[in-house]
Amino acid sequence: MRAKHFIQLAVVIMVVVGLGLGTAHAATISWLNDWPGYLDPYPSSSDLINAGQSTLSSTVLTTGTAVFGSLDKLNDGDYWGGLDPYTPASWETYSNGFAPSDGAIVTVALNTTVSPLGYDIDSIVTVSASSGPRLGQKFDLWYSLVANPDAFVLVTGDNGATVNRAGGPCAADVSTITGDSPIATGVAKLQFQFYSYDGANENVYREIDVFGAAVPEPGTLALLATGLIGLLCYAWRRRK
Ligand SMILES: [Ca+2]
Repeated sequence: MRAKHFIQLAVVIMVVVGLGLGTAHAATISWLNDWPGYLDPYPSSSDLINAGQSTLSSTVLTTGTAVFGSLDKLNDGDYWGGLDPYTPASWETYSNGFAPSDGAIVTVALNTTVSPLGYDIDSIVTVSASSGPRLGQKFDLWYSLVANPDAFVLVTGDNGATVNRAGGPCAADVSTITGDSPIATGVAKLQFQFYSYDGANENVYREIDVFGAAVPEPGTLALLATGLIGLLCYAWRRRK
C-alpha cells in the first residue's frame, strides 16, 4: 500500500466519523412483561443519569406535579426504596416510586461541561411498579443535541412507534429502548413526558437508567486516527 492510500483511508475514516456525529437513528422499543424479580441486579447505579454521576447535570420536573413519591426515585439506583426485598408487604407500597401527573415532563440535562460534544445514548431502561393498577408505562421520549439544547426531537421506533402505547391487557413493568447503536449522538438533554396508562391512575416509576458514553472530542479522535495510521505504516514497512 502506498502513502497515497493511507491518506485516502484517513479521509474515509474521517468522513465516516463525521457522518456519525449529530445524527439520530431509529430506536427499537421492547416491552418486557416480566418484572425484575427477587434480588435481580435492577436497576443500575452507574448509568449516565444516576445520582452522583459526573455525567448528570440536573433532573427537573419541568411540567406537572408529583402525585406522590419524589423525583429522586427515578435515579437513586434503588429498586426497593430502601425497604427489605424479602418482605413483599413493604415493597408493594406504591410510595416507593415516583408518580408523575398525567402529561408531566421530566427534563434530564447531561453534563456538557464534562463532555462538550454531548453523549451517545445507547439504551434506556425504565422500571415501573410491579403490580396493581399502577403497573404499566406510557410516556414519550425526546432528546436534544448540544448544538441546540432546547430543541427536542421525538424518539420513534419501528413503524413510527413511540413509547407512548395505548392501554391494554399486557401491561409492562420494564421497558428497554435501544437503537441502531446509538439511538442518538451528541445528546445534551432528555425529556420524558408521562401519561396515565389506564386513564384513571398515575403510573409509578421506580427508576430510569440511561446508558451511553461521552462523545470523544476531536483531539481524541485525531489521536486515535494517528495511532491507527501509524500502526498501518509500521505493518506496511515490515511487509516490504
Ligand atoms: Ca440508575
